[in-house]
Amino acid sequence: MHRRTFLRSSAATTIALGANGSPMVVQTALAQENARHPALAEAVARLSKNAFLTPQGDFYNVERGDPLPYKLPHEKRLEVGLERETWKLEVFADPEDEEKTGKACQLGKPMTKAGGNAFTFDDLMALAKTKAVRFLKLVSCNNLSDPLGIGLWEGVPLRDVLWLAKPEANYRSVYYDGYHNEDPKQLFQCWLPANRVLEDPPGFLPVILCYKINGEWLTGERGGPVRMVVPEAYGFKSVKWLQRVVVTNKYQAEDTYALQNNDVNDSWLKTRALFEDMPDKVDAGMPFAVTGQAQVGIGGLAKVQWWAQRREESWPVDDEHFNKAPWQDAEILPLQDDWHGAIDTGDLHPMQFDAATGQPREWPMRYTRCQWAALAQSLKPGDYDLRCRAIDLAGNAQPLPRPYRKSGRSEIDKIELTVET
Ligand SMILES: Nc1nc2c(c(=O)[nH]1)N[C@H]1C(S)=C(S)[C@@H](COP(=O)(O)O)O[C@H]1N2
Ligand SMILES: [Mo]
Repeated sequence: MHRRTFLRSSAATTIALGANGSPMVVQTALAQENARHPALAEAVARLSKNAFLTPQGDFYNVERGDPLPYKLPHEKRLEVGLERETWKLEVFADPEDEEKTGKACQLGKPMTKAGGNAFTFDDLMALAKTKAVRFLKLVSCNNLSDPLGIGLWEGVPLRDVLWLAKPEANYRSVYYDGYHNEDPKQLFQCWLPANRVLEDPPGFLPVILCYKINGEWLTGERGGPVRMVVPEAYGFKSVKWLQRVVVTNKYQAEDTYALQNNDVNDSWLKTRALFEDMPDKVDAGMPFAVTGQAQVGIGGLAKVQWWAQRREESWPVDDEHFNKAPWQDAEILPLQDDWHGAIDTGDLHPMQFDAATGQPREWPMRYTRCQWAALAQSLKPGDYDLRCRAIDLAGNAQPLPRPYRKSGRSEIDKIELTVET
C-alpha cells in the first residue's frame, strides 16, 4: 500500500518534468508506469534514484606508489610538480631510439625541463580555450569485476600538445608515464600507437590530457593535476599524475601491464551485464524484480537478458556459454533527464550528445553504463542460480566476442537466490 502511494507521487514528478517537453513524453511515461507490475515499478523507481555520475571521491582507486603521489606533503607535491601551479609535462623523443630501431624519432621542438620549455598548466589552459572537450566515460579495470566509476571528463586532445613539439619523422608510438617517486620500480607506463593519437577512428573520442571531472578540478586521488584519459580503453591506459610523453620509432607496446603479462595492448572496453541491488532470498508465489547495470563497451549494447536456473539442474557440457538457455529480455532504463545534476552541459562532445536537443545520440551509450530491470514471474521454492548477459550491437552474447580474460572481464555474471516457501 505504502509503495503504491510512493509510486503515484513519483509518477507525478515525471509529469512535472515532462511538462517542459512535449505532452507525448508525459503520456509515454505514464503508460509505462501503468504497464509495469508494481514490483518492477518499485525497482525502477529505486534504481532511478541512483546518481548517474560518480563523485570523484567515490571512485574505486586502482593505484600504485609508495608513498602514493597524492599523499605526499603539500610542499613536496609543489616541488615535484603535482600541483597545478608547478605541474610540468615533458614531451621528447626516446633517446635510445637509434640504438633500438636504427632510426631515431625526430621532434622539431621537444619540450623539456632541461631545455627550460616544459609544457605548463598555464600552457594547457591556453590550449583549452579553443581545444577543450568533455565526454562521459566509465572507468573499468580489465582485472576487476565492477566498474570503478563514471565521470564527465574534460581535457585537451593529446595530439594538440604533440603538435606543439613538432613530430617530424619516424614517429610510430607514444609512451607516457606518471610521477613515480623517482623510483624506476614504481614506473607506471602506457603505450599508444601514434596514429591512434593523431586521428580518432570512427566512433572514437579523442585521447585527452584531462584536468577536470564532473566540472571540478581533478583531485590528486583521481590522478590530478593531469591524467591521460583514453576513452575506449580499460583503466590502465589512463595514466594518473602524468608528467612525461615520450615519442618513439618503436612499434611494440611496453605498457607496464603488457610487460607484466597483464593485458593485451589494444584493450577496448567490453560490453557486459552485472547484477546489482539483488536480494538473496525472495518469497515463493510472488513476482519479483531482477535488476542490474551494464557496462557498454566498444560493441555497444542491444539487450540485457537474464535467466534463473534451479541449482540441481545440470547443463549440457557442450553449451558452456548457455546459449540454449531460456534467456529473457530485461528493460533497459533511459538516461535520467537530470543525470548531470548542477553540472553545466554546454559543449558536451557532439559524438555523445546532440547540441540542439541535449539528448544522447545513442542510448545505451558506448563507454558509459546503464541500468536494467526485469520482472521475474513467481518461482517454485528452491535454490537458484541467476545469470545475466549482454548482447552487443553485432549480436554477440557475452562472453563473446573476446572471451579472454586478459583483454578484460566478460564472464557471465551469476548470483545465488533462494526462493522460500
Ligand atoms: N600513475 C598511475 N596511473 C594509473 C595507475 C597507477 O597505478 N599509476 N593505475 C591504472 C589502472 S590499472 C587503472 S584500472 C586506473 C584506475 O583509475 P581510477 O583509480 O581513477 O579509478 O588507473 C590507471 N592509472
Ligand atoms: Mo587496472
